[in-house]
Amino acid sequence: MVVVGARMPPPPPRTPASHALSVAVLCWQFGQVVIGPPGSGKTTYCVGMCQYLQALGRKVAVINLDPANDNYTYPVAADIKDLILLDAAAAQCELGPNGALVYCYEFLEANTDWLLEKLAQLSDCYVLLDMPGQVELYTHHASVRNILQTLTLRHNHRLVAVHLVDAHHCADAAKFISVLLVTLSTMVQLEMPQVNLLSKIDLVEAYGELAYNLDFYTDVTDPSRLLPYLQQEDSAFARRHAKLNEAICELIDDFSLVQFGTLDISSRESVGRALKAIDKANGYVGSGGEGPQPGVHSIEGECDDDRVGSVQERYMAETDLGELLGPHAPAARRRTPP
Ligand SMILES: Nc1nc2c(ncn2[C@@H]2O[C@H](COP(=O)(O)OP(=O)(O)OP(=O)(O)O)[C@@H](O)[C@H]2O)c(=O)[nH]1
Ligand SMILES: [Mg+2]
Repeated sequence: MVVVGARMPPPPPRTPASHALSVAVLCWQFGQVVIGPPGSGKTTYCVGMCQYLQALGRKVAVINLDPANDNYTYPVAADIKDLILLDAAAAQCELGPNGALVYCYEFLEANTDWLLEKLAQLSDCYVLLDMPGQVELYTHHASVRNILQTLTLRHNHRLVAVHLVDAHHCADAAKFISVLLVTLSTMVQLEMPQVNLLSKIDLVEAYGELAYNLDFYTDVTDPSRLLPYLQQEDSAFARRHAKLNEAICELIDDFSLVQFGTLDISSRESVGRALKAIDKANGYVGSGGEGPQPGVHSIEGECDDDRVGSVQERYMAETDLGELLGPHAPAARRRTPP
């Protein structure tokens, strides 16, 4: 039997980081990993979501994990640029911007302890991770997945991936099919809870009218209904890839994983709706966090039809909600395939 006595050597002194780490082990740290293609609104989302969470009374910290991010307006709690500089990586390794970013993430993976230490220092905060826009980091390359799995599986971080894609891609059938494929690849590759959001929903019809009602794009029940719109293009490219597009739509349908919420970062109601889905996905709901606060974070009793219908009504030019009422609805449909 080991008796703790005077002859026992004193325990090693605790550094603040290791102390914070042991505190973190006792309780979950919740947060969001904000991913998506370039320009999809990740940094703006971090600013807006940070303000919203603070209004709810949550202590929030935003961590910049995009080495190319120069003009963030949130107070940054930790910055990957303190670990590695994109320009230096590009110059020293003679890499282009994409290669240098991949190198930065391989470097971060090799130094995951740096990130763990920063998170440990913020153990009483809800964290938002502002990520880069290179989609190959989420669809193919292993570093982001390995880093996130270290945080979620080996440490007590309850993270959800928030995947933003520009809503205006809905107006182009080919682009929307590729958005579906990127989203599915990300979900399969990252293997963690993921909430997909059509960002900038206020601009959904800015580049053209949508072929179907909004619920078609959010619920993704039968993407093959987009195929007639591709054939309509009558280009050699569309003809050559007709079978490929058909196969991609079938694949998306078979997995039945991809769905989207909507986001207008300037709308408190829209951010609240997104947060509700995110809180469910990372288990914040039921973890003893704050209860619903009227007017701020309670969009209770709202069914999906109300959710999509009100967004469509607000942001799309004409409103025909016939499709929301089901296939037997008497209302004439404006949006029908060619
Ligand atoms: N209308 C509208 N514009 C938005 C919204 N969210 C972001 N934007 C704009 O979209 C542009 C790109 O936003 P960023 O936040 O820089 O996008 P990002 O994904 O961080 O970009 P990268 O880091 O370069 O990949 C900015 O001009 C934002 O003001 C939104 O909900 N509505
Ligand atoms: Mg950004």
